Amino acid sequence: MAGFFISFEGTEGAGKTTLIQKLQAYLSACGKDVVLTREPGGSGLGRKLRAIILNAEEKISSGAELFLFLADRAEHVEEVIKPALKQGKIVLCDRFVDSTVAYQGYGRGMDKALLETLNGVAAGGLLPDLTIVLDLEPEVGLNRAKKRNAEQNLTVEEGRFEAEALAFHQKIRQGFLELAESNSRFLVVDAMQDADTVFEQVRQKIAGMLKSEKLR
Ligand code: Z5A
Repeated sequence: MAGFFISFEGTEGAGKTTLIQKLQAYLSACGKDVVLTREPGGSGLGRKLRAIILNAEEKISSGAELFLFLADRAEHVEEVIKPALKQGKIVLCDRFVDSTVAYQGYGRGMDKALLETLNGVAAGGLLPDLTIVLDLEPEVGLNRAKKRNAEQNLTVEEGRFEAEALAFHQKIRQGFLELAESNSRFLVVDAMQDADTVFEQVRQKIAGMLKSEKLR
């Protein structure tokens, strides 16, 4: 498949949105056709699912939560990601299959091998060409997200995961680091650094790929 697929992972408030916006500006300035998307909520159906999945008021079992994320992914891949890649675009996706292994596997304790299999079904076998993990102490990220919500007057209607104990978020961080250790498609970046430094490190990686024509 033509195009290039980059996913962004990390614990809450790690700076994914901030980084993705900077990368979009950079890649567009390089003349690339860029698509920004996210999970959950990257498709029409996904936006409805997102409202259900992340609403902390709605009680949902771990099993139901998992299948909602997978349904969101199946639709997102078919409707948005695969068509964009076929057109040769660069897809920047805020969270993808690794979030399922980290949150539902490491966080909720579900079987990781089974999750890999289900991810394969939902994503039709599609994996990112590059996955950036923004790594930081979960407490710092949660505080950043709280500060952002207060500054931008955002009402938190999507608090299912924010409501989890710090220990849960620490398991997620560990999960991403273990996934990254075992697979060369990952780049782990220290997200305690300022946003410009984080961007520059990722930009250099992508610029290298542009040069080597891994990224058309
Ligand atoms: N989930 C799951 O369980 N299973 C799955 O399969 C999938 C997802 C796909 C979706 O959350 C939730 O779904 C997620 C996992 C679960 N839950 N959690 N936690 P989401 O998409 O709504 O939210 P999020 O992914 O956690 O991200 P976020 O809160 O939107 O944060 P962010 O995008 O990573 O960070 P940001 O908005 O760019 O930055 C936060 C603030 O920090 C902001 O004010 C920035 O200006 C500031 N910032 C950014 N970078 C820096 C640096 N470097 N230094 C200082 N300040 C910074």
